Amino acid sequence: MSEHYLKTLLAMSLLLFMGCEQPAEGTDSTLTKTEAPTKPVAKAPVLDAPSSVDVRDWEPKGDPIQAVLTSPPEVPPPIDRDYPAKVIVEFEVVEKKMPISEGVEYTFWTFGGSVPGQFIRVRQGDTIEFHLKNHPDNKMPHNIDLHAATGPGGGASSSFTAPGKQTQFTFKALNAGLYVYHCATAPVGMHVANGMYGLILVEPPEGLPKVDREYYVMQGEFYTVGKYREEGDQPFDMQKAIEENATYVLFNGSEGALVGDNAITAKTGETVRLFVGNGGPNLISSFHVIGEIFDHVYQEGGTRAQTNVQTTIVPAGGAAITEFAVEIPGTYILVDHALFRAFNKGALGMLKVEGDERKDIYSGKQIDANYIGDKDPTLSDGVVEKARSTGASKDDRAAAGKVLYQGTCSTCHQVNGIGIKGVFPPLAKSDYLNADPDRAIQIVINGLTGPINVNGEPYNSVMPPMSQLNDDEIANILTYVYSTWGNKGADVTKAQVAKVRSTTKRPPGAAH
Ligand code: HEC
Ligand SMILES: [Cu+2]
Repeated sequence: MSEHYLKTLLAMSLLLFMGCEQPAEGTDSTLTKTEAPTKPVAKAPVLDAPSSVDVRDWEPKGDPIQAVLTSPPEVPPPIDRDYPAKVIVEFEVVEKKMPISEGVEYTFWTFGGSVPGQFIRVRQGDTIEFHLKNHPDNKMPHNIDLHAATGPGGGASSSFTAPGKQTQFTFKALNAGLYVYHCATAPVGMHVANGMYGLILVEPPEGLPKVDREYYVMQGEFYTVGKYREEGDQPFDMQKAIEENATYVLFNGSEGALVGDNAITAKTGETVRLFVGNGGPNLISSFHVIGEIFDHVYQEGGTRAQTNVQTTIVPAGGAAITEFAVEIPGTYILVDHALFRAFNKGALGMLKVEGDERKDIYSGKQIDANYIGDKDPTLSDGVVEKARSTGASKDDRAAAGKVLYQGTCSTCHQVNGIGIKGVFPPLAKSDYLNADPDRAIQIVINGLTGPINVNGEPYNSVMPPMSQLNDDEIANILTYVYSTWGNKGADVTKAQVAKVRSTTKRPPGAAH
C-alpha cells in the first residue's frame, strides 16, 4: 500500500470529520459567489469523494489560455489555477505514414501527428474554445467527438472539416473525469481504426492528488491486409475490421512505442499515475502491469476509485486512471491480459524502474528474457531490422533468427537446443533435423504430432503450429538453428519457406 494512499485516506477521513464542508482558504476577489471555490485547505482527494460541484453558471476569468498539448506518453502538467478560464485548444488533423511495427508502414490519420492524439488537460468549469484544422494535403474530411463535451455529437455536429478548412466550436467542461475524444466522420469505425482518438482530462476544481510521474497510454487495434509483421506498406482491411479480427493490438500506435528506449520510467519509492485510454474501435482492454498492483483505479475514468486492483477493464471508447507506487527496480510489462494480443499482436509496453533493491519485498532477478521474446530490447538491438535490409548476409539473418528462436522455440527445445530427454527432442546435432530442411520448415509451419525418432531416442508428443511466424522469420530461425550447435549449416531462404508453405496442406488450426 502506498504512502500516497494512506495520505488520501487520512485526508478523506478529515473531510468526513468536518462534515464534508470544504472551507475556503481566503477569498479571491476576482471571483463571485456562484463561481469556483478557492483552493481547499487540504487537497481534497478525489478518491471516494466525487466532485459533484455544479459549474454550469461559472464564467471564464482572466485572459484566454492556450492549452498545453502533449504527444504520448507525455501528459501536460497539473493545472495550478483556482478559477475557471477560457482555454483555447488548437488541433490539426494530419494523415501520415508511420511505422506500425519494425519494417511495416501504415497510413495513420491523427490528431496532431501522433497516435493517440495530443493529450488535453483542463479544469472542471473551464470553457473550451476548440479549433480543428484539416491539413490541405489530407484526403479525408474529419471532425471530433469529445466525450468530455455535453451537446450534440460531443462537438461532432459542429466540427465537420474538409481538407484545407478549419472550424471552431465552444463547450463548457461540466463533469470532471478522464474522457476519450475521437473522430466521428463516416465511416466512423474506419477513422477510429486509423488512429483518430486521444484523451482529455477534466480535473476536478481541487485537482488530483499529487504523484511523482504521470503517463499517457492508449490502446487501439489495427486491421491490415497483410498478416502481423508482414513487411512493407500495409493498407487498412475493412472486412477484418467488421469481423473484429485485429492484426495488431497496440499501445500508443506502434509496436515500438513503449519498449526499449521508448519505455516509460520511474524510480523506486515513487508514485506513478497512468492515464489509460482505449480507442478500440472494437476490443475491450484487460489492462494489466505485470508485477504491479494498482493501489487505485478510477474505473472508467470517473471520480470514484477502486483500490487494490490487478487488471482493469478499459472499454472501447473509455478510459481508466491507474495509480501505484513502485518499490522494486526492474522492467514492468504493460499488457492487454487477453494474452495473444500481448504476445502475438503487439499489445505490450514497458515501465523501467531504477533504484535500490528491496530484497525484503522481492528477492529475484529481473524478468526472464524468454517471456517477452524478441520484444526484449537487449535481445533485439536492431538485428531484426538488419536482417530485413536488402543484401542481408546469412550471418545477419541467423542473428535475427537467434532472437526469434529464443522468444519462440527455446521454451521447449531449450536455449542451447538440447531439448529435454523424452519430452522435447533436441535440435542440436539432430539427425532428424539435418536429414531434410524442407521437412523442418513444414514442421514449424504446421506443427508435428505422432511418434518420431531423434538420435535414437523415441518421442511421441505434440508441437503446436507456429502460425504466427512469417516466411522470413521461419527462414531466419532455421538458418540460425542449422548454423549452430554442430548442425549441418543449411541456409534456409524466405523463398524456400514460401514454396513449402504453398505446397503443403495446412492441418486445421495451422491455417492463417
Ligand atoms: C511447445 C513446445 C514446442 C515449441 C515452442 C517448439 N517445438 Fe519443435 N517440437 C516440439 C515437440 C514436442 C516435438 C516432437 C513432436 C512429436 O513427438 O511428434 C518437436 C519437434 C521439432 C522438430 C523435429 C524433431 C527434431 O528434434 O529435429 C523440429 C525441427 C522442431 N521441433 C523445430 C522447432 C522450431 C524451429 C521451433 C520454433 C519456431 C519449435 N520447434 C518450437 C515442441 C515444441
Ligand atoms: Cu477522421
